[in-house]
Amino acid sequence: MNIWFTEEQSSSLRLSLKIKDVLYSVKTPYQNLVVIDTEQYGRALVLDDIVQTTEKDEFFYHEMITHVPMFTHPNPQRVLIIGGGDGGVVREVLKHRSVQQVTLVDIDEEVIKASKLFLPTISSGLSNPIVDIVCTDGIKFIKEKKDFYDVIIVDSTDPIGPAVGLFNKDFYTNTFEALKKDGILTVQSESPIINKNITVDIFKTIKDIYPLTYMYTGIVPTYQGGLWCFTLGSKLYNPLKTSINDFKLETKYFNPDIFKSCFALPSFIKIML
Ligand code: AG3
Repeated sequence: MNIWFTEEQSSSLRLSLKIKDVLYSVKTPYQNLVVIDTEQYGRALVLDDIVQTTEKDEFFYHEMITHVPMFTHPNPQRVLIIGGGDGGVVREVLKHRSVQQVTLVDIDEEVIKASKLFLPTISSGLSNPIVDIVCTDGIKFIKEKKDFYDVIIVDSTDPIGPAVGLFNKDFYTNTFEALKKDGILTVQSESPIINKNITVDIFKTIKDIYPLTYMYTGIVPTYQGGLWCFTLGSKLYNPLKTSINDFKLETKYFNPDIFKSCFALPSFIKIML
């Protein structure tokens, strides 16, 4: 069989994955959802023709978006995840023993259902009793919350379709208000190579609201350009002054050295900020 899935990463860049099987396909009220099995990266969750995560490279992204804010906060107990219906961030958050309550807010319950059925290694945390799953629009959900969370992680799709409102000043201001006085926000911030305007806009918008704002990078092989940005906005704790002692988590990418080095930005990113 020689069948390929191709994602158009930009008008002049494509990612092609050789397919073993198409496991599931559904049109949800929000997007087209497909789960494919690929030779290179195992099963992949594809939303509106864009690869969101794959079994074999999900750990790069999920570990980086989660453990950087979770280790910057000295005692994260209440965590809110917006997006992330596949459960990868939930699984990583649950590795932290301080955590008492995790709320996952994803607009599309079909993502949660499909991930539970077809991506068990990613979605394993979704059935943990301390995880509360709310299928609603994160933009509305966040408006109701004040002074409540220690860490908020925004694991969104690209800023098109239902996710557009997760990238603007009002939304980031609402996250600020939903966090406790020492809370931390982290958001996925796209490719600094293919979508540099978006990456820079996210950083600058968050910097206008949060007293301490840092960009950091990680590698995600299936995302455009490979190098991926994350923005961390903090009310009090400075990640550059935080060191991890006695690291015991089981991880495949993140470790105390990566925690220190991920904030060191390549020059082409530094000059854009
Ligand atoms: N969220 C970020 C996906 C961005 C991918 N963009 C792209 N491939 N064009 C991923 C959700 C994983 N939990």
